[in-house]
Amino acid sequence: MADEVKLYTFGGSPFACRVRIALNLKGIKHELVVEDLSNKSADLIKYNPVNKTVPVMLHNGNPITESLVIIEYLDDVWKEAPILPQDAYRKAQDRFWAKFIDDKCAPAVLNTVSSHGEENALAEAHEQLQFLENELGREEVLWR
Ligand SMILES: N[C@@H](CCC(=O)N[C@@H](CS)C(=O)NCC(=O)O)C(=O)O
Repeated sequence: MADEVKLYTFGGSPFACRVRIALNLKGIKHELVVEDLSNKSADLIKYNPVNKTVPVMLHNGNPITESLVIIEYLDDVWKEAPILPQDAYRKAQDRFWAKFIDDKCAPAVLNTVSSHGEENALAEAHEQLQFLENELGREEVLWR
């Protein structure tokens, strides 16, 4: 039986984009269900009752939530075109930076918007993004 993959998404969601990029890199056929986050569907709430957020991926009817969890699941099930490194140490580093983006960069960038560009908010976002840029510029990261 062919795999049935459905992704509950929202146009502007960077977390859903992350999963769509992984699905496309791996060439996994999938159906998109675009949510209206101001009027969430009963299915989204049923499949992600804890956070009620997108993305949610259904694989043969089984829901998987949280973008980074979904990406690891994709690598576990579809071995071709791995997203994460095979080496345990490099994989741990990538997990660290992915969590850094979620915990530090995303809130700092959002804060620049909600504070209408307040100076401290801009400085904080700049500092976090600089950490990320330094990491991405490291030679061994670029040569993976
Ligand atoms: N940590 C979650 C974050 C998901 C998230 O915050 N999604 C937003 C869209 S960008 C959402 O669904 N927001 C609706 C809400 O919070 O009610 C992940 O990585 O999947």
